[in-house]
Amino acid sequence: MGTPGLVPLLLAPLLLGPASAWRNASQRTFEVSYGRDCFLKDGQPFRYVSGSMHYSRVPRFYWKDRLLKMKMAGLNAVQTYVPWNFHEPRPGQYQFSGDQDVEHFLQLAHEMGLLVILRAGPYICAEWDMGGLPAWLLEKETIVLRSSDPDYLAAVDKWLGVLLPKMKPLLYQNGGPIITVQVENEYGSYFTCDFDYLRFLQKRFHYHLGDEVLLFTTDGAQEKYLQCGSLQGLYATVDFGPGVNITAAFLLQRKSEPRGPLVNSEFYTGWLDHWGHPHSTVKTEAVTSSLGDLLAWGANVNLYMFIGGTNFAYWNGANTPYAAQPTSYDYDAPLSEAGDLTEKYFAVRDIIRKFEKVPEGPIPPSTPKYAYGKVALKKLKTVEEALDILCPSGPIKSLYPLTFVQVKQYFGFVLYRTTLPRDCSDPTALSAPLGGVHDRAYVSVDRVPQGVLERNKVLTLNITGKAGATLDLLVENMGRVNYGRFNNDFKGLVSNLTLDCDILTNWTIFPLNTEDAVLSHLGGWGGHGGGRHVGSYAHSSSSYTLPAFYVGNFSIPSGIPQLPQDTFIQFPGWTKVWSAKQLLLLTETVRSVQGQVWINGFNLGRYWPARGPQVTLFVPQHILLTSSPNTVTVLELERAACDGGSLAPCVVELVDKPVINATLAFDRLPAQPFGHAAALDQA
Ligand code: 6GJ
Repeated sequence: MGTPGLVPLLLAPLLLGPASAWRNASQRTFEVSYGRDCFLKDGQPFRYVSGSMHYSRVPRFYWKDRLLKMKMAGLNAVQTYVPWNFHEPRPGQYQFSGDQDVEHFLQLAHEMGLLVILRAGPYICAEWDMGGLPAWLLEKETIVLRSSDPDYLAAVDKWLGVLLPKMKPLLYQNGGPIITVQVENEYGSYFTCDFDYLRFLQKRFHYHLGDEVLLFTTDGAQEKYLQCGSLQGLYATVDFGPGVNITAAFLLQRKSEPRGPLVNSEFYTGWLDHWGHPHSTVKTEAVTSSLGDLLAWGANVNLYMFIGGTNFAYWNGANTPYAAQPTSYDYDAPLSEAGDLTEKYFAVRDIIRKFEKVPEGPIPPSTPKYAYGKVALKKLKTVEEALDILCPSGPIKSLYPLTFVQVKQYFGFVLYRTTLPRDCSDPTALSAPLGGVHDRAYVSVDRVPQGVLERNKVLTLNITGKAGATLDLLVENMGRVNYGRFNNDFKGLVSNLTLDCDILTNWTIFPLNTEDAVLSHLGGWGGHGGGRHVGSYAHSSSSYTLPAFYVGNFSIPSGIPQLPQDTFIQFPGWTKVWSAKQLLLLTETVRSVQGQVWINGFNLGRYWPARGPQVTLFVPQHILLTSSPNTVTVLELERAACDGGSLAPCVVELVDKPVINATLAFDRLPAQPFGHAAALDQA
């Protein structure tokens, strides 16, 4: 029999299992091993294969479904952003429930056995309005965002003091799923290059999260980016997509991190879209080939995006030269916007399977979609007729126009009203000489539509009207720039308008609360505009119709227990979706419709089928009612099919297949899609 004392020692590891198994929660660790060039989880080498999912772009109803699909693809981690403006829409007003319940999202990931890479901001980019920064920061018009500007830092400090204490219990070290926390986002790409700012963030993150947390940065794989984006004590990672030379990219990371794990924090599985540009796609083969190389390197990889989801409501961002992103953030990702399993999903899963254990068992299937069919709409009220409901607190008077932020309106629409200072019986130029329409203005004179002014595209418009006539401009915020130096993207009439050469003054400004108004059904039918068939004011020679709300109801068919199911909404007849061949012969401007759509008060997002590439909007099933009719509310801004004059039916249609790649050559934008490199161009 061997020496008694020796036996227990020899047997101990077998009895206790691997070292990590017998560490209790207080001994859970996640750290960098500089000696072994890897992460260590509970002292064991660990490589993450992660996917990006933004909880702010997927309804809470579907979080578990998407996370499980990610788990079944062989991912061991999920990466997500925290959009500050999603949680603090007004200063000091916080929202962390329902679709904003980030803690619940992180708990679900934990339950799925997924670790979390938390990109806590305060800036996140992400094709999200103002890169996640709240627009109310711009109330100090000279604020220098993403810098050690004291007003900016004060607001950031207060926000971090709310967010980070919520995150601390969810850190891996404390028994939660969060293994690493990103500070800022690609800071090296921003002009301020302010190390006092980064050091401030580093101190505050550690103050709230403790010294054990693993903080990191992410920057494009170029030396100039890493110079300003990385900081001693923050682990520097890089991002790059398929086809990039991996050796060169990681050599750049090694300039900042000579030892430690190789990390690609954004391996692009697809790409972003802009209204009026072709839908971006990345070939599956390109993704799987590069992914295989990355995993063979032993690198840690996050697939950006694994599911893109949707920019519901007004949450989309924009790039410069100004180009807003659409409602769909499908990103040509392995999981579609609606969470469907694509061929890219299975191809990626097959690659991961070569390197990591992929769970066996059933994968949650793509959710069934249902075509509820056409829904007849009727005109409810024009915006002008509904001003009492849209602007219950009444307008603001100002000699010159005020911006959205100045009237404390952050999203959607503001109506700017003045009177014509003289007779314009001949067409007279209404202009925004300094490009001050941010972003589109729907112009009418005495309720006669005149046309649309558009940022960077249409800076002047001929109008007609008598002296003293009411000049209305309904100005739409199409989404704030989310990348680059023009991130401080003020909205509304941000500089004066002229009529011929005279500056227009004496404005009456109506901030419009569309969300509450839609929930109240615009005060219902009746009133002097309600229920009347469309067309009473839409006799403008320009074929435009006045911005107006249209409403219709539909019921979920009874006797089908599987309903409600997801669906997609489109606007047949509201515009011509031309084939590429037809476009070549295009002689007239394509009829364009553009607006916002709600179902049961849920703001599904913007539609602009004539610009494309998106034609349908995703409708998640959980907003639909089976016990009573569902209400569709449309705010059509340009040309409603329901204008009485056209033959087109006044309907929207609920279909079972998405169309997000129907770009028309309507726009004369530069051919190449906007990458971030373009962000240094003019605003
Ligand atoms: C990232 O910048 C950003 O961190 N990004 C992209 N970068 C490509 C840069 C090429 C010049 S594409 C979309 C993503 C997100 O904006 C992410 O938030």
